Amino acid sequence: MSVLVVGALKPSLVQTLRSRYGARDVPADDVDVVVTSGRFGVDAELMGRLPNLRAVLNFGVGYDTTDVAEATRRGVVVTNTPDVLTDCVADTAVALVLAVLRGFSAADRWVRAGRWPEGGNFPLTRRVSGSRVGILGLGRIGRAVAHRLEAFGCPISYHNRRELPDVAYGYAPDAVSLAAASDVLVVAAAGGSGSAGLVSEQVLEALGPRGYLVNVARGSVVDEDALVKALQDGRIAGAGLDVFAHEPHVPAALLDRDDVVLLPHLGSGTVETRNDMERLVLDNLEAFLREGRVLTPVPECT
Ligand code: 8YV
Repeated sequence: MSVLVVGALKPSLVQTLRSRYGARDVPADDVDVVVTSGRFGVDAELMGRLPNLRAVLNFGVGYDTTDVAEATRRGVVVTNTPDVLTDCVADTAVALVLAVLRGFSAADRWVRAGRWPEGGNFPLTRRVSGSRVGILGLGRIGRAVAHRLEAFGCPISYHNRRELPDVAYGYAPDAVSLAAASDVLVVAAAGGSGSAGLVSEQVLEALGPRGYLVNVARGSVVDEDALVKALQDGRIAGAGLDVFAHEPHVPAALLDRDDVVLLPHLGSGTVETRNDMERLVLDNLEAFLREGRVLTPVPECT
């Protein structure tokens, strides 16, 4: 059995893969398992160089950088790490909602710049409690965000590819109508070609000059150029972003704006959650090696 590591993964995971499984980082004909993350993934070209590939184990819930259609065609199973990171990513979304509406990052910079003693007050911000929240993508993470913000007295509505029978939140038939009915639009939809640019110029227009965008999903879900323009023109009120279209690059035009909160894709980045993700990747690997099955295949592979 031959394991290939694709990308710079969590050091302790790489260490275990090397010492326990002899993992390498150069593609070879005999590789049967790849361990990677959503930042890197396995595209069709790399799959073509791995004729014996049987499994791709993805460290992370999002697997849009792996060509799952090609994997399925080749009989390669793909796994991800759902559930274990839901709480931390949802916590991050709520933190971004609070930070951007209340201006906490800008206020922190204001204090550090010594402006408090100058006599003025920090400008008033916007109330989170009771604000109308629209969730774009009511999957595991979207539901966890909704659940948390319900406790803030926020009316919740959502848009999904299809209406969900088991939730009481209002359903919007499309992203534009969801944005029009929201003070805060939280993006929690899976990345990939199906959702690319879903938050379009029209959606931002519908969100409006008093509306905020929060994205903890994938940068590709938002038309980033349209977002930058909408912020510059004051056509939306602000944005809290953990993800970007071309990570680790953040549009330069955002860097000196106080109406945005910018995070370096840290949604799942706690010691506890990253350890849980690491364990789940290794459990998938063990199950695959011992029994030829995996614990958490992506939906396309079930
Ligand atoms: C990253 C994420 O995977 O799970 C996801 O889809 O985006 C994150 O948890 C993690 O940062 C590893 O790259």
